[in-house]
Amino acid sequence: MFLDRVKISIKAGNGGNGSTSFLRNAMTAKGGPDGGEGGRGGNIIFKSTQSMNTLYDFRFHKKFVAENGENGAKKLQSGANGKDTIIKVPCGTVIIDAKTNKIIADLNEDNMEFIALRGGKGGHGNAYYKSSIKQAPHFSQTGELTVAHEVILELKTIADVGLVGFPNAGKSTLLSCISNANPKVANYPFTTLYPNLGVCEVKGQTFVVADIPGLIEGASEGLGLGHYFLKHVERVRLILHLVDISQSDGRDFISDYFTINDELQKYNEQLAKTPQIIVFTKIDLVDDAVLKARLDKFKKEVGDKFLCISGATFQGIEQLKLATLEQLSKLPKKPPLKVEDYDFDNRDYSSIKITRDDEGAFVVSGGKIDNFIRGVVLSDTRSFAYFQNRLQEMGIIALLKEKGLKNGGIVKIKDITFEYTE
Ligand SMILES: Nc1nc2c(ncn2[C@@H]2O[C@H](COP(=O)(O)OP(=O)(O)OP(=O)(O)O)[C@@H](O)[C@H]2O)c(=O)[nH]1
Ligand SMILES: [Mg+2]
Repeated sequence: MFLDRVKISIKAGNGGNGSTSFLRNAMTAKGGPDGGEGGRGGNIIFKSTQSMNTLYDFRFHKKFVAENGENGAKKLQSGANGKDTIIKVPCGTVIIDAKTNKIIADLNEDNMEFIALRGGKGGHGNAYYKSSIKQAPHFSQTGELTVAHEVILELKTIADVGLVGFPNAGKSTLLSCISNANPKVANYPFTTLYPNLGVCEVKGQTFVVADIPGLIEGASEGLGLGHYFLKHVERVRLILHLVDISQSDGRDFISDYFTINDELQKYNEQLAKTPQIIVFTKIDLVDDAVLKARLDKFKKEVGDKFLCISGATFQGIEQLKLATLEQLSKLPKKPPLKVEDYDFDNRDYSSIKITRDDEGAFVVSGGKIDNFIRGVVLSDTRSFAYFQNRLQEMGIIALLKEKGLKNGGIVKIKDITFEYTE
């Protein structure tokens, strides 16, 4: 089965909590703080591999969560970092942020790695907070919590050469003649229902060929299998445009040629501009005289650059392989898609709500407030000062003031209640 677009959910590991602990043993009655640091959560990493060519593995497995960091422990023991989760995807997989539809990565080569989400930071243990004024801090920091994000994986196959033409033109036959691939071949349209890849070897060099389902007139309006699979030849450097010159399906071969080019144009101008080799197929089915007359007609009406092959007698196949290699040697590799900046951790403060409770205190909730107040320790001046600065920076103080907060007003955020002083 073939699957080339799928939405999955990814979540990096939470950071482990720091520990609050004091050294106690037979020799030490009142030791100092010895709470260790929490471990970092695991990252979510995508890795491309040539050993996959569909996203089928994601059909049922759509949720990926990296391991959480372990909590710190006494005796200054740091918690272990969470294991990264490595998600293998086929070469040519494009990763899109499902919320914004922005392309955030294009794994267009083998063995590329992309860290999509970083694990949450571990919290500090109480040993970290020890200072000359605070010899015995009774608090530690909680680990950073991470949130799940949805991404779309879209496969845009990586191949050097794409085979394009009407159904039955002989695309899969050609692929099986020139490569190691063994695609289904049959005498009816739409035999090929999803792309096939093959590796062709010529003069000690190799190139990858993609065979896709046939196109028909009106594909842009969804006729036949539509344009859907053209994304798998979007990145090729060279198109072999196959035209059945035997007219075995009863159409005119010259109008076939123009129809396909028209469909490419309607799909994407860039694809229409991709260099082509025109390949007339099934020449074994036409008399020499008829073939000559048709080729002369094509030369007169269109041009004289084309090759003729037969997948039955192998006539012209070797020349076609050589011509393809020669053309490819002149064509640069296509660059990866343009990637946009993304910031999954961009906190959503717009959804923060401020209400008043019975005693008139200002209650702040919503948004990502949970993460925001992590590790705030009211009794610790350093931690509390940081918290107030963040409230200021994020515009939450301004929002509170808008709602009527004045000097001496009471603010409640989760378990934290404090008096606001200007
Ligand atoms: N005689 C002869 N028959 C051919 C040649 N090439 C293909 N055929 C036959 O034409 C039919 C269609 O060939 P395919 O290779 O399946 O065509 P396709 O372009 O892949 O077709 P779709 O996958 O349906 O788009 C099959 O019966 C092939 O055996 C050829 O050069 N000579
Ligand atoms: Mg086919």
